[in-house]
Amino acid sequence: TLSLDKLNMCMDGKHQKTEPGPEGELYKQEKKKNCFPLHSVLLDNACCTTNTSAEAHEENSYLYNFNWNHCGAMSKECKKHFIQDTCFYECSPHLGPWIQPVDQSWRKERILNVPLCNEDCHTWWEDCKNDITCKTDWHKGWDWSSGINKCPAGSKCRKWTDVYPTPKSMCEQIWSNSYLYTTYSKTSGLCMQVWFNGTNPNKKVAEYYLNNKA
Ligand code: FOL
Repeated sequence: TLSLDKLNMCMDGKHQKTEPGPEGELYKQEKKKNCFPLHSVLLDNACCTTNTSAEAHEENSYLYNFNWNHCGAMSKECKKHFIQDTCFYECSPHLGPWIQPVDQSWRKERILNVPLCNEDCHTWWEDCKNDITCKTDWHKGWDWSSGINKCPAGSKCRKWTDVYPTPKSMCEQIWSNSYLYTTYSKTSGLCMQVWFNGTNPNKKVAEYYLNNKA
């Protein structure tokens, strides 16, 4: 019960709620600011507040003051995956099996090696592969002197495909191994889905990994 319930808990991050719960107000927002579809069970049981859900769609949002456009404007095809990743990271109540303590100023817990469905990783990389970035690990090493992240001195803006030659390299490295690349498809029940319609498919996946822990 409470936070001991690994199937239904929130990480002790920067913005997550203490416990998952309903965010009925999410229903009332304009469609484009919704993190998840109207009938998603996530709205009944989310780790994000309504404000966080809306903020996930903003440029340089107060969540992390993170600037997606650090090497010029990020394409909107690419950006939508980062928005959805933010929604997944902030809102998912079924990340328990992958929550780990971490010694960082801005959060006490992180997710590590969440098995990501193959399609979600591949479409993310495909939609970003013509974009540009200067860093492999987006968690560390930025120049924050202006308040938003800029490319650090000595780094260069390079083609996405030079920084991340493969979908796997991007999905695993961009958030310092939050995700584990898998070859599992969304129908397998063996991987977590960042993109989904209708009922949240991830609870069963979390259940599976909890019961089959190495
Ligand atoms: N999405 C997923 N899937 N996993 C995550 O862990 C995740 N994390 C963020 C957003 N989406 C995520 C948060 N992003 C800094 C940079 C990025 C960030 C949060 C904070 C930051 O302040 N970096 C400093 C180092 C801070 C420190 O480690 O003490 C830097 O040096 O750039």
